[in-house]
Amino acid sequence: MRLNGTIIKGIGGFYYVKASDNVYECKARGVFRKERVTPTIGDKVIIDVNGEKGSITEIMPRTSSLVRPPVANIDTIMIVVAAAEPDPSLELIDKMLVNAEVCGIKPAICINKTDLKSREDIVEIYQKAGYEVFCVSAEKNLGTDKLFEYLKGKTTAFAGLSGVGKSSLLSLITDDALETGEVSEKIRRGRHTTRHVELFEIDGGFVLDTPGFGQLEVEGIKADELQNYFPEMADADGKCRFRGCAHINEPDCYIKEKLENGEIAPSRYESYKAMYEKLKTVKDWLLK
Ligand SMILES: Nc1nc2c(ncn2[C@@H]2O[C@H](COP(=O)(O)OP(=O)(O)O)[C@@H](O)[C@H]2O)c(=O)[nH]1
Ligand SMILES: [Mg+2]
Ligand SMILES: [Zn+2]
Repeated sequence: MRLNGTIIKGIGGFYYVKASDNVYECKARGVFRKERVTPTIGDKVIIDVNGEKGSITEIMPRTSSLVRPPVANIDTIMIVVAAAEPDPSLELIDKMLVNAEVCGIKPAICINKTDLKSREDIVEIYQKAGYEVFCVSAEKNLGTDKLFEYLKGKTTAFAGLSGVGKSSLLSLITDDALETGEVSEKIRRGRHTTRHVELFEIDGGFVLDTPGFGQLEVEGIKADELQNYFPEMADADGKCRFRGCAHINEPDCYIKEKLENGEIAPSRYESYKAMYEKLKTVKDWLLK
């Protein structure tokens, strides 16, 4: 029997493929090695099924590929921060946003622990930049309806510093999706603490924990390309006096005007400048 499915985890040479209402333990046919495609978590595949076991016969083209960790077809990277404990760093949020944009995956922001503190300041900065922002409390189960609604039908990776509440949120989200109770309490409690990457099914989509994603320095792009990854700078084309304006020291700069009018948040602009300078240094060093 042939089925369409999604690879949700891989352990010891086996791929676990969710198809219709079952999970099948699958092997991959040797052909993928020849074609230099490795089945990856998140891959949409066709499997040949025999009882509970199967083999992967085809891998569908990927819409996105994350490298660290390797996961295919992620639609959204949900950048999770805490309203407090730990205090959020705008610089880190901006770095993670750019890293997601560079991967070609749409980012969104989730501010957790809003029971401790309201963060309208952060909401304003990022909504103005064009991002979706969710304010929730995993502990008090506040604001989660809107978040759950957004996750429907998508594959969403939850990223962010340790302690911000990713595991708490994922437990809430997946327990909610599994209300029918086919999974025992014991399994449930353990499953968001494991170290391997695994997709968890929710309403028509999947969620996963990618704790370390996006926290490293932005790399692999030229300094002059950086502005393409700041949505609020996307409309600058042809509006500055100089072609190829970096929006830093040039006169008659449209982005500087937006900054002065309050259309771009100062913290966003500062992050842009800091990343730009860093990217410039890397390039100079490589050229020597
Ligand atoms: N006050 C408050 N604490 C929370 C909330 N969500 C999680 N925590 C606590 O924050 C700590 C870290 O949570 P955890 O889910 O393990 O974070 P992770 O490291 O990002 O996976 C735990 O002690 C949680 O109980 C919340 O909404 N409000
Ligand atoms: Mg965790
Ligand atoms: Zn400019």
